[in-house]
Amino acid sequence: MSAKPRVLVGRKLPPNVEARLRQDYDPIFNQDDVVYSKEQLLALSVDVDAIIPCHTEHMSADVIAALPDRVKAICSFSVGTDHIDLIAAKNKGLIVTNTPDVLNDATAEIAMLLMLAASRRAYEGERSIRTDTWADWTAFDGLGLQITGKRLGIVGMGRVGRVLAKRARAFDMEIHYHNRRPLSDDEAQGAIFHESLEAMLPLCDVLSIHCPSNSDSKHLINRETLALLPEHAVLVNTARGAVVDDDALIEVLQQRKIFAAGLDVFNNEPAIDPRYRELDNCFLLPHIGSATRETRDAMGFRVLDNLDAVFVGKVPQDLLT
Ligand code: 8YV
Repeated sequence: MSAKPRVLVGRKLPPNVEARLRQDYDPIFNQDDVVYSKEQLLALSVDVDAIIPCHTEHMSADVIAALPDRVKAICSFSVGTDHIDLIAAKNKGLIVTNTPDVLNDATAEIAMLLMLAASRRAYEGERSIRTDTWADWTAFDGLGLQITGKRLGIVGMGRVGRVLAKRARAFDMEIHYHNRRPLSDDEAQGAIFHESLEAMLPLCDVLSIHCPSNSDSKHLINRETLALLPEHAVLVNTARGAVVDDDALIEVLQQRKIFAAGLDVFNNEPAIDPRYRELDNCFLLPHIGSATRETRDAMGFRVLDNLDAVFVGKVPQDLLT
């Protein structure tokens, strides 16, 4: 029998990461890379020492309660932890870790891409070429929002939000942010703090969401808050779908009460609200914020560093509970 810790790996991970797992652990890989049901997840967890879920594996309170005592740690391949009931994990004495920092650049790139694509109507333009409906050039077709020199509001000025602010400064954007606490001058780099989200929204030409998804942020973007945005505003979401009330956002996009949205994350992925597909003023991506080779490798190695720490009895660098 192997003396190496046995680890259940929720989804297929990058080859370099799986190679290190194979070398240092006794892994159960997900060869077919399909999302396990709750029952499968529990059945596979019977004799493991740790689990590596992605955001697609829901480690809810009932799953955590049903895990055998042998399971010591949940080391998630994600920075977000909304798929893990942290209170249930803590109560059960489980170690939980995530992968902060390493995906800041990749996610900020996608936020920038969404901001530009939604503002400059990239979807409509692309479609006109692919469907061969680009009939002529006129001085009025494809008019979008120029973002250079405009105001960017950031909700959640954490690691990703701050990288986005840095990128946006290259477009001479004025940065505003709403956060639990004001940043130090060094961190803020001139970004303007708003204690109240409601006070910031009317100032935003672009609003980008970067807060964690939890009970405080659920439907933070709703009918009331959307109504405070200017009509030309663009909303960007690379955080989590749950921060946005779909009914409210779809309504303001349909009624052109804001200019556009760029979304990489949705409620109920991948079975998103089908009404999004009908909206010309919406640029949609399938949750690819961290999807670069460099970042996915770095996320995997961060998981392994955390896991290594657990099994040599050290405090993992990304300890959450
Ligand atoms: C990941 C993410 O791809 O890390 C996160 O929280 O949202 C994504 O960028 C995904 O969660 C992997 O589990």
